[in-house]
Amino acid sequence: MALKTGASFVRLNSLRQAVRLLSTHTRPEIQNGGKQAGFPGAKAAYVTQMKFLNENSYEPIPIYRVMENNGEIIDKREEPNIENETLVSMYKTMVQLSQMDKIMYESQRQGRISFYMTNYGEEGVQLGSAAALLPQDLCYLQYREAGVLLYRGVTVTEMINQCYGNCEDPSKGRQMPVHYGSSQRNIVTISSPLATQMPQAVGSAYAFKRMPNNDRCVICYFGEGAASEGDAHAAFNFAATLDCPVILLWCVLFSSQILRQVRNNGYAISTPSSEQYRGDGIGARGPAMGLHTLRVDGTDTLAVYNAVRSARDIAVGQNKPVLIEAMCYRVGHHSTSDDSSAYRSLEEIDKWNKEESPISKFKSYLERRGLWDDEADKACQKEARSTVLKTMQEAEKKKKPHWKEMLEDVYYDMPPNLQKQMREMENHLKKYGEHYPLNQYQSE
Ligand SMILES: Cc1ncc(C[n+]2csc(CCOP(=O)(O)OP(=O)(O)O)c2C)c(N)n1
Ligand SMILES: [Mg+2]
Repeated sequence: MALKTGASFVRLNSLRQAVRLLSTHTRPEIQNGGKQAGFPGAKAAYVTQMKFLNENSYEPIPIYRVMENNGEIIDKREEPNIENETLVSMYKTMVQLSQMDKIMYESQRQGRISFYMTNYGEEGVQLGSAAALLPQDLCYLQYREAGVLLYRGVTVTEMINQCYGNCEDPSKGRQMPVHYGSSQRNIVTISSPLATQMPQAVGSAYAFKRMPNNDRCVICYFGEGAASEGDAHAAFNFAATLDCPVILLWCVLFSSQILRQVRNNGYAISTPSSEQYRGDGIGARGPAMGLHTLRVDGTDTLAVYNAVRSARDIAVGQNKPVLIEAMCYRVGHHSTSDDSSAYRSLEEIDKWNKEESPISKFKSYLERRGLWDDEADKACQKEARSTVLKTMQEAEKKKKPHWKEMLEDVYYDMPPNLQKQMREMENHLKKYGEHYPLNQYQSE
């Protein structure tokens, strides 16, 4: 499908290009007849005027958007060519996601599961990006991207089984809730330590690049908090330096096909973005590190769709890494272990929830196109809610995995120390089994 988009990605490969961005009155006088110095580390002009650059030396990266808050398209040329059926399916997934979040959050509060994380406010980033990818693309998620899983076909049942850690949970109860994964849907299982997925994603992209006739890209989601981790910087740099065919020929072999999508939702638990970094956000790191970069309004599903579609073209078509910074707001608490009223005002949350809701904006767009109305919405909300409630009740009745599972699957051959623990546990349960709820667990 041809995509009409004017989204322009920024790439600054050298200081020379950066200097061009400075306004005329601050531009130092170029020496040496304009000839570039040929240092291995910088091809740049000589000047005699000393000037330190800082975050105010550049204009902030603008935020690309397609829709007004009322769903009206701002520039018709930017309206993506998405089939009606796909648009409705994207919206229905948003509704399913928000109903799942509501009920699963409550289920943790009632002590039925140990932990949960909601996705409120980030539905536009999740559904816009998921719809722009192809099924063969490999996804590395952080943890707040449940909509991506749903859109790619992971069922509510699979996700709720994972949260309940029952015998149908593919991770057999050994992961925290919301740490989903699905090899069938090309989604790598989520890791708790922040930024784990970032160098891994670059490595996968590198492997794809080396395959003949590759048509896959990797998308790596991460929060602005994760972007403060050392691994994030290593990942940025490997993605860029292993993919610079214009400068170093041998690098063609090493270039990677990757989209990295940072979800800048304003907070890393209780740390606001203002305390997380200086300068112009995560996006500003992209051009500085040689990545095609775009900042997008993450509450505008169509803008995210265009951004990721174009980025996919760059990644697969040109073997270039791309950084997209999707601006949004984490409307919910960080997780069920957090109470965000301790560090932000209710007015702040309310503003983002009411005026900037990605779901409302997208719904308005569908209504304008005559694809949706209040009646359809009511029915959809009702069905989504009953799917979650029914699935939750079924998940609760399923047995827990056999206790031996907690020691298995770590090593291919179980080492002697674990074998010893297994025998001790077996003997212990033979003696004291009546004191444990073994009937709730699978037996051999
Ligand atoms: C290496 C590491 N340090 C700290 C944590 C604890 N932790 C979990 S989530 C989180 C905040 C991450 O914020 P961000 O990346 O912005 O994602 P968000 O929760 O906003 O979606 C922190 C500090 C962790 N999981 N791993
Ligand atoms: Mg965040």
